[in-house]
Amino acid sequence: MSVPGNSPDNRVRTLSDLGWDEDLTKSFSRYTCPYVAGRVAAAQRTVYDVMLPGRSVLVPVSGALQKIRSFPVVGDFVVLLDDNATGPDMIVAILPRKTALSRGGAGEKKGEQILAANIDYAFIVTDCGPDFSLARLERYLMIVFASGARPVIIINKTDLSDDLSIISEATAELGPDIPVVFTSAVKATGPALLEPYLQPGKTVVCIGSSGVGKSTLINAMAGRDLQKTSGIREDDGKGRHTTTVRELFYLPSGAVIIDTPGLREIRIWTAKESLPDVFDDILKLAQGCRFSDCGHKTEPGCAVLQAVAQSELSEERLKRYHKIQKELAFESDKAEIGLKRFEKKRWKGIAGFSKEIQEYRRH
Ligand SMILES: Nc1nc2c(ncn2[C@@H]2O[C@H](COP(=O)(O)OP(=O)(O)O)[C@@H](O)[C@H]2O)c(=O)[nH]1
Ligand SMILES: [Mg+2]
Ligand SMILES: [Zn+2]
Repeated sequence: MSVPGNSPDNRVRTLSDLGWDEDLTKSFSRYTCPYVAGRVAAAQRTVYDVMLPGRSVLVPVSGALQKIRSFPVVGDFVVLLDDNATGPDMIVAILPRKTALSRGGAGEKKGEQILAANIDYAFIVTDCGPDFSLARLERYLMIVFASGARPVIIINKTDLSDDLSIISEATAELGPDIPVVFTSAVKATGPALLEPYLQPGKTVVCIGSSGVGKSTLINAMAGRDLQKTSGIREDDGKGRHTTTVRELFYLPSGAVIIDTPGLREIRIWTAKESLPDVFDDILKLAQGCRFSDCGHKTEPGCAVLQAVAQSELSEERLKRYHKIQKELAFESDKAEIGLKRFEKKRWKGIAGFSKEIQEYRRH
């Protein structure tokens, strides 16, 4: 039996309002009645809050999807079986994702953890105080570029700072192609600057540390307290308690916005292909190095080190690049050969080393 989800948003009249496009129409064309499509507004353990034109339902995934461990995430467009009078009662398929924002999974257990799907823009939110860190921004940029979405950096809480020039100078290091917007969610000066990204049919995800003002910004963009108005269902009709806090909202501008809780750790190991996007300056300089496999550490004829010596590139940025590269090399090594074999290799390394020592002693 079907259970109503969070209170429906009456302004959502068509699937296009939710960001539906022609590719999705094509993918969905093989499903006919009794199937309908909707968008996942919140995902929680076993139930999903799915928005459909004019309504909202709280439903599980089908047994078949559970069996293959295929679970939707917020932002997914899904196919629902709707063959009874009470409304759709389960998700039977996830339609192909246009983009997927993910971070490397925890250890060897999972390949990756998808945070949100079908995103056009990712607002990477930070503040101009204690949260501000170029290293953190670069890590977020790594996962955003890998997702296929376009990043926008938002420096919030500008009302708390007297001098933003230091922050402006620092963000310039990230390159000319990444938009940086300064906002104050409480003064309503900033949200207007975000309008270019809030076009009808576009989906935006807000990511960043907890407490930087993501939810406050979303409320400002919506012109009302969305988090409060999102109802919480206490009962799923089977006597069990389920609470699903909506994360996906339809904005008055016609855009869809997704809120996320703060990430404690940004694991980047599935984002290797983002290096040229995030460290374009260093990789361009590297083309001038004498050795094509230059590590930019001590090599003679290194154009990157030369740029640092001439203060064209900051030493700190090069250090952060080395750190990310090291992490990527280590993680892909682990991913490629599998953790077990990796451990073995390490042991063999140690065994080989002690053999060497024995031989050395013998001489
Ligand atoms: N001074 C100031 N406070 C803000 C601003 N934006 C958010 N806050 C406050 O920062 C705290 C955390 O905001 P919240 O939106 O919950 O952060 P989230 O965890 O990123 O969603 C709240 O107390 C907000 O009122 C801002 O632009 N200026
Ligand atoms: Mg929040
Ligand atoms: Zn070099």
